[in-house]
Amino acid sequence: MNEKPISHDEIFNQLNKFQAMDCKYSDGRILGSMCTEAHPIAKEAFFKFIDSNLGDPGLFKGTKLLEDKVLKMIGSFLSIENPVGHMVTGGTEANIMAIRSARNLARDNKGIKKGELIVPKSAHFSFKKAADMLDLKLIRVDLDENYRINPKCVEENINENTIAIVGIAGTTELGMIDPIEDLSKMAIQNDIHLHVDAAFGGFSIPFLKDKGYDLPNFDFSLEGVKSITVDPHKMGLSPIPSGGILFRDQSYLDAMSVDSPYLTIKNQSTIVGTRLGASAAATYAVMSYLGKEGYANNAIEAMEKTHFLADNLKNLGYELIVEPKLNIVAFNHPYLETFELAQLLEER
Ligand code: EBR
Repeated sequence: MNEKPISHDEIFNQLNKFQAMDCKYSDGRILGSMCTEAHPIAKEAFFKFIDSNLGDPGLFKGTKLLEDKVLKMIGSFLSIENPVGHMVTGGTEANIMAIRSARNLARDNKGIKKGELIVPKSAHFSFKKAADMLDLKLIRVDLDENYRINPKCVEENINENTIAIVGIAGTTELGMIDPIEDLSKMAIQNDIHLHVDAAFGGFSIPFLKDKGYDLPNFDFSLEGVKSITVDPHKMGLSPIPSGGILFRDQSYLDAMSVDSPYLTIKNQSTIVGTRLGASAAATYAVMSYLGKEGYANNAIEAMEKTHFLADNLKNLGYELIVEPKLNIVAFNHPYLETFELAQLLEER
């Protein structure tokens, strides 16, 4: 590190050079990202709340109210009036929190010592991290011909150590939506936590459904669903890091809360301690600004572009892996290996 201070201008000269090495969402060269450039109003609100710490919400009461409001707003399109949860860093942390809560409840209520977690083979790798951190056996079950979890395989794998089942609403690679309704029935029958990872789909499926798209139900209207991951920093147009974890009621947070003696609150259930308040402010700003109508328009526009891309790829002789359900297109090149194609695209 430099001994003597460096001037503001010099520092920003340096920063500009580093930033010039980055890809920009606006340059059209980022092909496989679920994140986007944040909405201008979200950036403005983010910067305004940059010093706010939700890890000590008694000091930042207004920001805490914003977090609560964001959760309630998200709940309003996930069929729950009073969700309980937090804004977190993203889908990974949200998924880990959901599984931690399920593991603790299974341990406390059923005496399960070495729990098992059932996920589809299409699940995001954050569940591998969750299983590792929480000392769970990860059971990855097969998919059906449409790359959705096969409920039969879930049923076969449920046993007395199962602490949770995970269904995905918008898989990372293909944007598929698992049959959450079937999983919900199974979860109720077997008294097992059902977590839905809608990190990607959470900000589009509900709006597309409202506009008449034929998509399956995946939210809290299904009794078995106990928690949902939904990321404002994916389809929500909020800056990174903006994730969301919603639970059906307070008991799921209580199951993982620890005493927090030096804070203005008595206990804390998040994994992270000191945490950004800016994400809550930014998400509140962009959600209010766009409203449901704005998100619906964005989701529809994304689907129109998806179909445009998919149709033209087909016309050029590419083979789609699956007909897109959400705004993800996956395809095989007529003769190049996928790896080779990826490399050529990267070079371009
Ligand atoms: C990230 C996809 C992605 C790819 C994003 C490239 C940015 C890129 N997906 O530049 C699901 C269904 C996901 C997911 C991430 C996570 C983790 C959870 N569930 O912790 O915010 O597709 O990264 O979310 P994270």
